[in-house]
Amino acid sequence: MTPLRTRRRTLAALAALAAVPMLPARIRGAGAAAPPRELCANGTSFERPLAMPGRDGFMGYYDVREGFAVRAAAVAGGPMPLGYVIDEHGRQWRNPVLVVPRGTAMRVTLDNAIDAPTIVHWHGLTVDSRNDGNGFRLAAPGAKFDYAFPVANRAGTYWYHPHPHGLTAGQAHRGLFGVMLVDDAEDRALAAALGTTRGDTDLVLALCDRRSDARDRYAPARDDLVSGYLGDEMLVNGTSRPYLDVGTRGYRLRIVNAANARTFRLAFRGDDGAVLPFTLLGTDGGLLARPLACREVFVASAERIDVWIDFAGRALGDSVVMESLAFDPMHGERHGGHSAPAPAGAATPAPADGAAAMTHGAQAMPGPATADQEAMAHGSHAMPMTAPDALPAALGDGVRLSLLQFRVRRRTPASPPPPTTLSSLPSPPATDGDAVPFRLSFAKDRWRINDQVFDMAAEPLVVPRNTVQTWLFRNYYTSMPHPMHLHGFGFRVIAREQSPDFLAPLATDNKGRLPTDLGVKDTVLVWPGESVRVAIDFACTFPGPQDYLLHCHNLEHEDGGMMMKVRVA
Ligand SMILES: [Cu+2]
Repeated sequence: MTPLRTRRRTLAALAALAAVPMLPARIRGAGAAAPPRELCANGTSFERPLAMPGRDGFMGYYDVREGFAVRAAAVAGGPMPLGYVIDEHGRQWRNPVLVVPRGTAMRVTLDNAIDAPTIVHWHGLTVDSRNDGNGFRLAAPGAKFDYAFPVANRAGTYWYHPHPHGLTAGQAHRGLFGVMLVDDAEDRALAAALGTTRGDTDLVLALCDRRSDARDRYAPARDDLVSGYLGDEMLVNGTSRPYLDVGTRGYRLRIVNAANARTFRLAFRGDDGAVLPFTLLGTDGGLLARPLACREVFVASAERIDVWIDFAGRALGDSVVMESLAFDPMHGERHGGHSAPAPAGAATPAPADGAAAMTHGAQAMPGPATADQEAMAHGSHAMPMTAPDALPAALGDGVRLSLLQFRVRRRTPASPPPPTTLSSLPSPPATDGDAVPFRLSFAKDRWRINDQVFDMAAEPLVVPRNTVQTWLFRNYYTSMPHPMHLHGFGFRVIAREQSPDFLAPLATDNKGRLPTDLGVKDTVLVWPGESVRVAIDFACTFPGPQDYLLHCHNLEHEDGGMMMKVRVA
């Protein structure tokens, strides 16, 4: 039996068991389609005040003005066993929220005080290969690594995390990650218009999950390496089941999915059970041109969203819960039932080696079908919906989750709505030449890009500098969702094709683009069966060839080699 089949059965069995009373309340509440309201909506399940970034301490705001030193180290007394630590003038920050004005010449010394090689990747920033933290250079235990680069990106919610190949997932899971806010004139104008204050009405929310029976350990089983490491305990800013007291005004939330593998379908729900509207202000690489009214957005690993939620009109005592709505995670997806038939001409040409197309009913995907894929495709039809011998340690991807309760506790003056223009975001650039295809597949127990597993010594994909290319990510039907991340370059989503049916109501245009596709992206979720076209401007001012990485940001997939070297030359 392949791991994916095992996973599929486990998830199906978990779903089937969700209403059984003997299950622990937390698992029952989060996993059921219609959970008891007191468990999933309001009331007793939110027990701890949300850890709020402050002047220092855990996730404290650190104003980057000049050089600083950060230590990757074991930390005691924190929510996670590892952290990034800054000690300065008797004050300490752990996993600081770095606040960086655009244009800052950033100088950072990473001090590796953990017992394994590491390096920091500045996720979303446009820097040269040496400063990217891509893992081609590492800091050995006890060693230091010096970075020096200008922060050229537009304002946005970026983040930083380890990138030593093969060790990334474990280090990130044990606590090595932090958020970086780049600031510029447009963003300051928005803050003034919204009347927001950082740390009070402009909040950072970093989401991740942990296993409640092994919070400090990272011990993936074989299944976890295929599906991704999921926890049963959701943390927001390191806090489990958190609440936050708010006033009757609008709040700006910069939400970072720092989970290894979990996708969130984020929404806000009021006491009456209704899903509330909110406004999308920005995505990975900063503000949208215009605010967009939404009711839900998918946020995959490493993606960020910038949202505005208004509690005006709520009565004191009301609460609003930030949730992840239930969704079909499409793990080990086995046929095209979610997807429209492939339109003529939409497919990339099949390989010239005559490999058989993989066929599922009336639909065909190009590329060789492997024994593994065939097993995934057809074997799981027969999986019985029986209970596993023991409860899985993790809650499956796609189960409904309550993440954070906002408690309306004080009456405050109402705040103005977001202005109709947020930023001078240009339209996606026109591209040159044919689309460059990237097939996402599973074979011989490994996730692959264009049938290859990452090899540090392999010839890179070479992109001529200062060209604008279309890249086409094509995910097999027999696959799972992959959040694809490119280092060094923001990109724009041009179109989604053959998307799962459940995305159709969320599309903003006839190109199938979702709300989060309208801004600058560095990570894009590609669902099984789906093709996503993105436009990438490889403008590069750094001298000489620059090596970057394209990879899946499901960290287990990344560590397993779902990664490719890209050389801009
Ligand atoms: Cu993946």
